[in-house]
Order: sequence, then C-alpha cells, then structure tokens
Amino acid sequence: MAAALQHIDIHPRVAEALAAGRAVVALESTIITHGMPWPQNNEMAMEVESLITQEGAVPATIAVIDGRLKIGLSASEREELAQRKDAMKLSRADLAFAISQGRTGGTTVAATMIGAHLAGIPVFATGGIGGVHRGAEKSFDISSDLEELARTPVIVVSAGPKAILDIPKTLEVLETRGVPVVAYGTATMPAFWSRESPCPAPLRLDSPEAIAEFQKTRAALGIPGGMLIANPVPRQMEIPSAEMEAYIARAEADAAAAGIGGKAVTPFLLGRILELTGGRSLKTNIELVKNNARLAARIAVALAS
Ligand code: PSU
Ligand code: MN
Repeated sequence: MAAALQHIDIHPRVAEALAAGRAVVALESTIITHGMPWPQNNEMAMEVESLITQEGAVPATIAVIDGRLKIGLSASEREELAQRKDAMKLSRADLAFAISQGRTGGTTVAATMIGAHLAGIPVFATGGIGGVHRGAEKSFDISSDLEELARTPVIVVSAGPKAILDIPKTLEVLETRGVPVVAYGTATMPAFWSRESPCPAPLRLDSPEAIAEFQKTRAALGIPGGMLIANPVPRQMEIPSAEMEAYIARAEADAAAAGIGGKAVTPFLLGRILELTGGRSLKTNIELVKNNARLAARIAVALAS
C-alpha cells in the first residue's frame, strides 16, 4: 500500500469516509469509457453516484487519468473521462502499464477490484461481469474478471454475467476458482438484461446483512478472494432472454464477420446489441446498474456497522 500510494489519488470525500470507517462503494469506469455511448455514460455514472449517496454511502468511481490511479472522481473528471477517445480498457495485465506510461483508461471489473482493495473499499457495483465467452473452447476468451474474483477480497455486485457470455461455463470456472456466486432474492441465476437464465443460482441470500455476514465469515476463516452477487434487473425493465437471444446471436455473427477479437469483443457486442434493440438494451443496462448500486450501498452500510 505504501508503495502504491505514490500512484494513487484518493478523492478527499472518499479518504474522509474511509478514515471514519464509513460505508464506501467503488464503481468501475470501463462501463463509462467502453460500455455506453456519450452522453448516457456520464448521466448513468452521475445518477449511480447520487443513488449511493442517498443510501448513506460514499461513491468512489475508479479510473486511470493521465497516469494517476483515481479513487473517486470529481464531476469534471468524470465528464471528461466519459468523452475521451484515447481511453484504454484496463484490466490486471495493463493497469500498471497505463499508470507507468501516463495514460488514461477505464478500469474493468478486475482492475477496479485491484484499486478498491488498495484503497480499502470492500464493495463494488457494476453492470455485469466478464466471463467465459461463447465459443471459448476455440477462442480461449475468458475474462480476467473471473481470476480477479478468485484473488481479491472485494464483493462485486452485478446483474449476473453478461448474457453475451456462456453462463454455464462462467459458473463452472467461478466454482473451480472458489468464488461464491450469490443470487440476491432468487434461486435462479439472473442474466444481465434478463431476470432469469437457465441456470440455478449456486447460492442464495435475501438481505444485505446476510451478504456482509457471509464475507466477514470467509475472512475470519482465512479464505481469500471476492464474491459475486447476482442481483436481477427490476422486472419492469427486463428484456426476457428468449427475446435477447436473437439479438445476441446476430451481434455474435456480426463480430465474427468483422473479425473482432480480444478486448474489443465485449464493447462491440454491447454496441451492436444497443443498435439491434433500438436503444432498449441501453435503458435496461442503466437501470440494472442503478439497482446494483443501491444494493452495493446497503451491503457497504451493513459491513461498516
Ligand atoms: N458492465 C456493464 N457494461 C460493461 C462492463 C460491465 O454493464 O461494459 C465491463 C466491465 O468493466 C467488465 C468488462 O469488466 O465489461 C468485461 O470485459 P471483458 O469481457 O473484455 O473482460
Ligand atoms: Mn476477453
């Protein structure tokens, strides 16, 4: 931590809350730089921060700006980041690269977990985690988000793995790596834009307090790593999976035809699905992130008390 501090700027509001032992929720920024178009990305980030504040916690959006690892952004920093064309998409492999090169980038779930843990923030809200891509048996495309969940003790609140992924394989990898997957208030694994996937949830809990207690118990037993909370999107905003599947298949085919690979896959698919659904997928994405932020704040409050 001491060595890390030379590269980190903790926003005063966040530093104060951490020093006082108050609830803080980390937020990622790849969703801002690569997950949603301007200006909805900035509006989403702003709304999510104010929801967390309303729940009695302090939001800390994490990003790399001009070589500094930012824990908490000012409104102008966030707005500028949301419009930057040169932002990298940063994960465990290249977080330090961007810092050492003075670059700017959005942090993925994996990189945000690293930043949150360095700052002492135990909970983080996102939309959907990365995971095992469809066809991974050929492409080997498995998000480093899964590896990070196995290593770094941060609770990640999501709406499940993104539905563009192979959800059964993603759950298998998480189980192998010892990552608890907890569905919130349901026995079925949610699937990002949809409340239900075909998979049963590995674990279920029904309150923020129970989630906080579970993570405290893991820590007490010396079991390392984070956990994944899968919080279903609100019913009135969901797009049922039967409907999403056609759009996902089409977007996958377009990605293959365009030769999209590596880090570009997830942003391409999200962007293409936005077009195919006439913007509906974006509206749902925004609502599910807000829903996750609210739950993350409640977990943070439960952990802090
Ligand atoms: N949730 C969203 N939109 C996003 C992401 C999450 O609603 O764009 C981002 C997260 O930063 C996650 C990344 O870590 O997508 C996964 O990218 P990949 O599949 O390349 O690992
Ligand atoms: Mn990938």
